[in-house]
Amino acid sequence: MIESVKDVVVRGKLKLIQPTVQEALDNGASPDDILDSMMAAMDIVGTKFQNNEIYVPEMLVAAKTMQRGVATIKPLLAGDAVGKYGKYVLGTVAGDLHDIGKNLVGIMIEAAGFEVIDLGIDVPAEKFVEAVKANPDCKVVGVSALLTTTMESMRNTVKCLIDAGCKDQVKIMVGGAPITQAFADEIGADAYTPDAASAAAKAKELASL
Ligand code: B1M
Repeated sequence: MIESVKDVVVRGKLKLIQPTVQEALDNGASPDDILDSMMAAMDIVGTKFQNNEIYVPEMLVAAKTMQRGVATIKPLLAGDAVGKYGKYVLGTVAGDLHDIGKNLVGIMIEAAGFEVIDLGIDVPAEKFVEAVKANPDCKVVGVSALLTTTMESMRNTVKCLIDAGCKDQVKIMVGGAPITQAFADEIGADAYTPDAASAAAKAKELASL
């Protein structure tokens, strides 16, 4: 069943993903198992793209398929303490259109008890600053980047937040496939986490400081 979920995402079979996820759930698969299989599918898609076996349109339809799959399991991942830790401003940096990982971070952060303000993709640094300042009860801001080329955009975003004095109010978390702890330290972020689950745990820790 889990293999079918993976296969449907790799092949970008948008119409099949909802019934396939439901079937997997009915057969006892956990939402976490399903999420893992969809993430593994995206790795396969990425490798196929790198090897010129597929192109951007196929990558896009696989992404849409995963997003619909995530929407199917989202109610099962959601927690019940929304807003307990205040607000969490989240976005993908300017120049970067990848949002599946960012959205997963948002789901986990919300389930952990934050009210998430999702600024979306391709977000200019100034918009992060505006959102933080407009929400005094925001204690943590999350910045995502998926491309090596947009790591510089992340550097600029963190710099703008620091220069605007936002560090007096919020802690800055960064993440995304090309990001490392060393890079996070170099650009002055407060925390780096490799995945959505650890992002949620870290956000709670930072909001409680
Ligand atoms: Co693009 N893409 N893409 N892409 N894409 C990658 C990232 C790539 C690795 C593929 C490859 O070549 N193997 C490659 C980047 C290479 C590099 O920079 N080194 C790449 C490229 C090159 C490109 C384009 C340049 C292609 C082109 O046009 N020629 C282009 C760039 C567009 C742009 O952004 N300006 C492009 C476009 C696209 C699509 C739009 C078609 C589509 C995105 C659609 C969408 O997101 N709505 C897409 C996709 C789907 C991918 C792959 C296949 C899958 C990404 C994904 O969703 N993964 C990807 C290959 C891969 O990842 N293996 C690839 C699943 C997701 C759950 O994982 O996003 O890593 P991820 O999130 C993780 C962690 O990173 C972490 O938690 C998440 C899960 O737990 N995380 C955080 C993420 N943000 C975090 C924030 C945190 C903490 C953790 O704290 C705040």
